[in-house]
Amino acid sequence: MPDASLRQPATRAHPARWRDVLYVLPHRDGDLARLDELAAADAPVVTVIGKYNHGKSRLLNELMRRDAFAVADRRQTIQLAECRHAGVRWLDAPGLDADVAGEDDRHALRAVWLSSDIRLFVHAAREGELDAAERTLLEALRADSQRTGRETLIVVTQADQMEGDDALGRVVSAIADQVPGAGLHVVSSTRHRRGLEDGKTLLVQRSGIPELERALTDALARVPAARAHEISLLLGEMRAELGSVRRAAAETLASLRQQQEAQRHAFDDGLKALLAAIGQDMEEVVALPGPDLALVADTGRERYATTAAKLERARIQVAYSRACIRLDGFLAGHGVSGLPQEQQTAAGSLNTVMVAVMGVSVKFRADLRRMFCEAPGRARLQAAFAHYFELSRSQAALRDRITEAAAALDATDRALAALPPDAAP
Ligand SMILES: Nc1nc2c(ncn2[C@@H]2O[C@H](COP(=O)(O)OP(=O)(O)O)[C@@H](O)[C@H]2O)c(=O)[nH]1
Ligand SMILES: [Mg+2]
Repeated sequence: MPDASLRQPATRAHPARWRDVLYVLPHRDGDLARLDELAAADAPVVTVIGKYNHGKSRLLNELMRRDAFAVADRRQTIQLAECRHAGVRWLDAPGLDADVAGEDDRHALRAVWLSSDIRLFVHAAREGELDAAERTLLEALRADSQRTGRETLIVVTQADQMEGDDALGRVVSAIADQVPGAGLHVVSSTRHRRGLEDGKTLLVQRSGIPELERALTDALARVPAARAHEISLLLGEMRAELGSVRRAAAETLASLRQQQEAQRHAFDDGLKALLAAIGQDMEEVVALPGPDLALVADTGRERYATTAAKLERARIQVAYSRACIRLDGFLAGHGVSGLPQEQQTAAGSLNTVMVAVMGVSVKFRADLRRMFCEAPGRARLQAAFAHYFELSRSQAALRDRITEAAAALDATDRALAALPPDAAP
């Protein structure tokens, strides 16, 4: 048996019914498929599992008292075969072997994991101890039994093939040591058949089949309770899982929204403070009495001379540049740099938020006063920069994450609504 075959097979849950649940919990596909089985199941399902040629098909035939399943020395059972008898659905699964392609194994495991209420794990006495693959499979079955309440009976078959009771006893106790705590059923299908055909009650008794049948009857009586347990277990597990997924999604969404609000506040408050500071500094620059000397044009004679007008233009320019540098630094610190794509022009150097908001014209004293020292001017700058803050790549990315988180939360709510109430799968 290849290790991969021990995993739960790729069973398909009913896609329409479970779409919303599968979207959030894709790994629960097998559990949802099992719920579909439980919803549709009527008679209890007994299946055999074990390696090829260990006597699985023949054992089922003895239990059903009819030769429903093909018995052969070669690999006979290719697909899952089914037979209804005595109010039970009996499933004959292909043998599990490492040297055969995986398709049969998948059928076998599908039967075991998905359809069966009771598993008969079959191992032929002549093979001696369980091999590693069988032990791994039994371990998985035992874990599943503890979780879902589905039982596995371990059946050592072909007891008649052992030379004497001593040899059989040694093999059985060796196997018992390998699976401590599990009861073993030692049977011989050929003895059972011969005993029935010849009317030899003792032989029938010694075949071990009647004892196995008693254990099976007891296990069958526990199936309704086990099914009810399994349904509420699966639904409960998924509801709990969806609950924690939902909590995580809600937390993520809340924290992203908080982040968004905090960033917008930090931007608004920081910009307001910065504009106020720039405005205060600018008061001194623009507060000179008299006309704006910068507006006085230089005469031809003054081209190379230092004039009052030139000095004033330089002073205004330095103050304006300093204000721009402070603003640009602030914007960069809040992730506002380039213009949004649709607003960009071919002139790369003009594609900045600073140019878009402040313009490219030369500024004079009256411009600086209007822009920085008066409330409407500052409010215009505040609003214009806030506009580009919202358009910035980092804010857009944050909005995308919020949209995603909200969608994840919605999906979880839909999944929770799609899970039936506890009792009905
Ligand atoms: N001697 C003996 N042979 C058995 C017994 N059970 C099955 N066989 C034989 O073992 C071979 C494989 O049996 P089968 O039920 O087809 O094995 P499967 O591949 O596990 O389904 C067949 O030749 C059976 O007749 C048994 O209890 N005693
Ligand atoms: Mg078979």
